[in-house]
Amino acid sequence: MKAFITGISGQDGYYLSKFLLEKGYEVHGIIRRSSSINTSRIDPLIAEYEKIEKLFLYHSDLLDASSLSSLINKIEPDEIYNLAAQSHVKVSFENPIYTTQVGTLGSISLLEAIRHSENPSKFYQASSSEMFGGVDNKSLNDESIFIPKSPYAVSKVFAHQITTVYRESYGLYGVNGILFNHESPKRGETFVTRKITRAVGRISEGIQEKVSLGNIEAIRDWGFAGDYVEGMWMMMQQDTPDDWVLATGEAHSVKEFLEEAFNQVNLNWEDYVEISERHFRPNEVEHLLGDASKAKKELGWSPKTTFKDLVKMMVEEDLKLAKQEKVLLDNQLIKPTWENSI
Ligand code: NAP
Ligand code: G4F
Repeated sequence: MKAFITGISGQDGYYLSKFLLEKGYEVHGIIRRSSSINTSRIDPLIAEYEKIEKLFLYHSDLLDASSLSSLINKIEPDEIYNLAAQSHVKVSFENPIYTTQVGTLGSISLLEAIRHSENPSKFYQASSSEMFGGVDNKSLNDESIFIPKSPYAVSKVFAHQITTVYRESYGLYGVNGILFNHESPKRGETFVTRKITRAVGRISEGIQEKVSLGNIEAIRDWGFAGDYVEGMWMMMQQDTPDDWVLATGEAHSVKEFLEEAFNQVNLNWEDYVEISERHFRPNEVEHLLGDASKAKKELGWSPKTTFKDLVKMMVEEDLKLAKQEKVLLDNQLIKPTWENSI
């Protein structure tokens, strides 16, 4: 089996490619050309699988439809996972046009390439719980209405709907995985959970004093990314394509995440957190809680990692990183740039 993954260098790209490679898939992924190397998450996979011709990387971009189409024609993948996005909600208010271009053109370019191909690949679209807008504390499923509250969420609604339109109009195998927040030690460091666990590690090592946050009353349904990529794959193995929600069904506030993370190192979060206006968004998604009962019933998927285990896993990894950073700092090999983290 051959898979083609956009966003392979991101958090989910790492876990999904690892999962598929371990299943024996040949994995093809696109990375963006960058002035500095941007494959740090997947470097261990590159080391293990590139030389045995199981993992193949190409320079491309979701905005380059021609490059995507020629890669798909050349590779003829069985499954395409569209994970790439400008995925930071607050940044989408700062770069709304770029976020929209990537979110919308990427999905339709891939769908068009599939539609014109002689052997149409199955298509997975990374849809998001952000599309729901989180206006009340109801549990959300694939029939809940979308009330997007950011340029990011609007672009995700487009990609979601166009996948449905291609499925219904052309009979393509296109699925939307509506995933609630999922985190890991590979999570980008500007998302709130990782920002907190990175800070916990550094504060515990005495190399950071405070962490600056925004709306800590916000509530999310946080799961582990490693569990969620298995659900993505399961969606692609069904007889009939559809949309499924992946979530834990448990909601926690950012405050609760702080409490759990600082408890791991026996510190009181209130001594280390400062609230800054610059981390608030022009429009906030206050409450997200997912109902994954359809995925449980039809895919046999359920999350394996609890909230407590997720926080523990992330703090443990970030304690190790902070210890390494302390050695580098003590030897004046790096400077502490993290206090100004966005
Ligand atoms: P992530 O860590 O931010 O990774 C995003 C990936 O997209 C990176 O590989 C990035 O490349 C790539 N990318 C960005 N712009 C691109 C472009 N123009 N062309 C090609 N590649 C581009 O995100 P994630 O957490 O893994 O999430 C994966 C997908 O699921 C995203 O679409 C996200 O919106 C969606 N999603 C995530 C969650 C969540 O909680 N994690 C929940 C629901 C939906 P660089 O490494 O070069 O930046
Ligand atoms: O960690 P966040 O930035 O994630 P957010 O906005 O929920 O988006 C993530 O999950 C979505 C799924 O629902 C994905 F589609 C999306 O790609 C991304 O992966 O923020 C979580 C909450 C927000 O309410 C935010 O306002 O934490 C609040 N928050 C408080 N202080 C902060 C901060 N968020 C960030 N990033 N940084 C802060 O300092």
